[in-house]
Amino acid sequence: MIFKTLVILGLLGNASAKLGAKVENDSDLHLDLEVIVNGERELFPLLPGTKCPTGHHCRVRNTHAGMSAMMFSLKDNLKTELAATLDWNELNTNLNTVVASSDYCSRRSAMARAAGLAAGVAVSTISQPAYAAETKDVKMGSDSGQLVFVPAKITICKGDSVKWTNNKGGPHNVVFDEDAIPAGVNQEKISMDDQLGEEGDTFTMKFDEAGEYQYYCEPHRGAGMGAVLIVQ
Ligand code: CU1
Repeated sequence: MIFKTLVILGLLGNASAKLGAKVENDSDLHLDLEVIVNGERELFPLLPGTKCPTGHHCRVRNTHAGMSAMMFSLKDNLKTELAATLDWNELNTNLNTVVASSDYCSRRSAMARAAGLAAGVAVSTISQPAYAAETKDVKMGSDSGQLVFVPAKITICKGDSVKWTNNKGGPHNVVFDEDAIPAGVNQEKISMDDQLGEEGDTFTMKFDEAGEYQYYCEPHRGAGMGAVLIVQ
């Protein structure tokens, strides 16, 4: 059972490696219709762009969108306890999202859900954004000592965190502009009360509300030390 799980995760890993490739729209899909003839499974090529007839199984022929083919081979080969308990529809939906979505955050959370399903984790658990969460780093003060945040603009997904590190030219802090954060977000809760005096000191905050957040460093606001955080 553990071995099979690893096999699936390995395939998911391959799938994620292909994410860089742009997926064309459905009309570019080339399907082979699966038909049982005298007890043998045969494949009949459909014209490009033809949808799989209702009630039939089709295999996707082109390689970059081979998810459905992968699903079939997984189902065929996994006659195990894991296969029996897996929510295949949910997994398939998530894998399709991984392939079809152009949005990084949607792809990442679908990947996480698919990997969680394959590993036997309950859907209710893996739907939590925290499962796929990342932490992105922002330097306070450039390496040459300029009074800036580096980078000055970052984008994260809902549920991700940002870790600010006091780099050069401190003390610094992180104060959000209450007029330039999403409505309903508590400005005091996400801002620092004090300042980071020592180089290497850090401040980490998690963001669960989508939108644009502008923030600044209080001691160096006059010098223009401000930055933007986008939460998708
Ligand atoms: Cu500063």
